Amino acid sequence: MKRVITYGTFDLLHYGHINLLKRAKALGDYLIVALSTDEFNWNEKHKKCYFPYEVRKQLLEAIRYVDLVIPEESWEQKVTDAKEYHVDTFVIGDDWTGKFDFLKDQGVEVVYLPRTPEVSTTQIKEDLHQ
Ligand code: C2G
Repeated sequence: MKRVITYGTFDLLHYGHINLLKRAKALGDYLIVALSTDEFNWNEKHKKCYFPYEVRKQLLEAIRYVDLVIPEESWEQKVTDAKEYHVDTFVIGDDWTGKFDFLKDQGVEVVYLPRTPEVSTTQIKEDLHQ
């Protein structure tokens, strides 16, 4: 059982997120998504979510590629999550390339996947605002 983990906000869920989750799941047998809490988003990423955590969690749990959703409350938890959930592979979009290589030190494979270029939550919000 190869266990994969990824992290993110996943607000205004779109096909770029789905593409990422699909490819992440294809790297193993079990996919854990650590979903940024509203507090983490605001305090650490200065992002105000349209949907609150519980709604974003429900949406992710409805995706066939996702096996478990846990809260992301800090940048540092990746180290303990990897141990606690016996993670083999960490996956995230290539906008984060290099940022989480430290996980290799604890035997976790680190994979940065190409983002889906033309879609983003920010762009959706801007387009809707016009
Ligand atoms: N993503 C993608 N293509 C897009 C948009 C997003 O592949 N067009 C990927 C991102 O690279 C990320 C995941 O989808 O791997 C979730 O994206 P966000 O919700 O924007 O996550 P982010 O704010 O980057 O949070 O500790 C890590 C952070 O929590 C990552």
